[in-house]
Order: sequence, then C-alpha cells, then structure tokens
Amino acid sequence: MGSPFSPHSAQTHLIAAVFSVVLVIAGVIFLVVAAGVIYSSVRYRSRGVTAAEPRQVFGSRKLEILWTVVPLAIVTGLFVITVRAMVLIDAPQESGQTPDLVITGHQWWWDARYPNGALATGDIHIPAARRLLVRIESTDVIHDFWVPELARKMDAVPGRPSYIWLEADAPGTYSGACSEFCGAQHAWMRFRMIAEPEASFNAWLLRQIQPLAEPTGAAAEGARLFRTKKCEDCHALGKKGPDLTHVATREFLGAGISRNTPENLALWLTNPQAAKPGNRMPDTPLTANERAALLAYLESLQ
Ligand code: HEC
Ligand SMILES: [Cu+2]
Repeated sequence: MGSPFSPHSAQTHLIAAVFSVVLVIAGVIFLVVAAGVIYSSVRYRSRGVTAAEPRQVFGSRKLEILWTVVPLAIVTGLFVITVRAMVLIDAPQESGQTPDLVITGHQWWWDARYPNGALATGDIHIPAARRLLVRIESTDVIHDFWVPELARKMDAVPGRPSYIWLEADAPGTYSGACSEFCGAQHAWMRFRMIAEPEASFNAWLLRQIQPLAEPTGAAAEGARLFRTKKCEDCHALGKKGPDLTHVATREFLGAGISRNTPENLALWLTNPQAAKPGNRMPDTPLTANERAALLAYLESLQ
C-alpha cells in the first residue's frame, strides 16, 4: 500500500498537511502531559508514613481559565483547517456532470468503466496530471475506495453512488485497497492506479475497445468451452465475476492475491476456492483437455 505521507496530488498534499499539524499538536500535548505525570509522581511520591502531606491546593481561577481557553483555541484552529481542507477536496455530489470514470466495488474486486466503453479490472489506468471526476459504486455491500497517495477515501454504498476527484501529479503506479471490512476476502480487494502520460493513456484506452483477434487452435476450443461451461455467464461486465477480456495482460489475479502466472491461473480452474478462499466462483468440473483449452484461451486474451 502506498503511504498517505507520500502525497501525489493537490488533494493528498492538503490531507498530509492537516494530518501533520494534528500530529505535531497532539505530540506537544502528549509531551507536556507525560512530563507533568512523571514530575508529580517523582516530586510527590510517598516518603513513608511519617512524612507530612504535601501542601493542598483548592481552586485556581487562573488555571481554570488557562485550561479552558487553550484547548478551545486548539480545537477551533483544527476545526477551521479541517473544514477548509474538506471544502477544497470534496467533489460535488449532485452536479449532474458525467463522470470521467465509474469505479465499482464487488465482493471481492474492483472494476472501472470509461466513457468510451472501455473496462479495466484490477489495474485502473488514468491520465497523469488531469483531475478526474470519479463515481464510486458498489454492487453488493459497502466497500471503501482508497488510494492513499492520490485521493481521500470514499465509501462505495450499494444504490447510492458517491463522487470524488482523482488525480495523480506524475506518471506512476499507485496502489489502493478496499478500506471498509466487506467480508471474507476484504484483505484481497486490491487494485493499482496506473497514471500515464496523456498519449500513452489514450493509446491504452483505444486498445481496450479494439476487438480481439479470433482465437485459433486450442484457444478456439477454449473460447467455445468458456461459453458452454457457463464461465461467460459470470465473467462479463455487470455479472457476478470480474471481466476477463484482457486477463492475460494483468499482473495479478484475484484482486492481488497472486501473480498472474500460468500455474496460478490454472488453479482458478482446478480449485477456485484454493485460489481465493470464500470467493464467489463455484467449482466447474473439467477434464484435463478442457482445462488446457480454457487456459490457452485465457492466455490469449491480451
Ligand atoms: C457463478 C459465477 C462464476 C462462474 C460460473 C465462473 N466464475 Fe470465475 N470467478 C468468479 C468470481 C466471483 C471470481 C473471483 C473474483 C475475486 O474475488 O477476485 C472468479 C475468478 C476467476 C478467475 C480469476 C480472475 C481474476 O480477476 O483474477 C478466473 C481466471 C476465472 N474465474 C475463470 C473462470 C472460468 C474459466 C470459468 C468457467 C469454467 C469460471 N471462471 C466460472 C465467478 C464465476
Ligand atoms: Cu472491503
């Protein structure tokens, strides 16, 4: 996971600044209180039953005023800088503006839809140095979309989309995760934001909507099985499983749980519950030949 202390957008710079101010103030208060506790437990420690009681003090207007005014001033200051940051950071929730990207949380992966119809699963590409209006949705339970280096957190609530600004100030790969507990595989609901220069982003975006070449040989047989074995019923946009249109180009499977190697891909066909325990993919009984054909097909999906 990226760290909120390495901000890569105007938004996260502001969040990091507010956080640092809070941290410094809280740190100073901690030191003052700790010093007071240590001082009084040494200075006023028990000196045996014969020692006289220390001087007893009752009431002090000066102290009362001091410890009311100082915390009030600190809390007011923090309130002001926090509200100001929120106003600068938050995207309009009901602007009617078409979002640049629609990101959806599912148990347990994320996908992103682009205005031209392109779809990304796991690796979500964005143009660098451009502020995007992103709609966050969920198809099942509450998830929470978070890329610590790029934007604030935003809950993905079923039936109630929310909007955030998303921006990366420089090209790079920024990791993200679901940050609201959402079931067994919440920890493996990761994704990466890949920020690219405008030209390579646009090239990527176009590639996503080009039709793939017709599969040949074993892959053609795999394509047929993908339909007849009902894989297709789940693995498409808006269905119960992640879209697999470009699965061979992905670096990870199962929203980050394993690298996309031939062995790990094969495991999803032999024993999906071993690949990601608790995930929503049922076992499909397959012969060794059928499995090989399906694998050839999946590996051809560039
Ligand atoms: C009932 C719906 C369903 C059916 C049918 C199904 N899958 Fe899945 N599949 C899923 C779900 C859900 C996941 C897990 C996504 C996650 O949690 O990361 C998954 C994951 C996968 C993955 C890993 C995908 C990724 O994004 O990393 C592959 C590969 C896969 N399935 C292939 C197949 C094949 C091939 C078939 C047909 C033999 C099939 N699936 C049948 C629902 C289904
Ligand atoms: Cu989650």
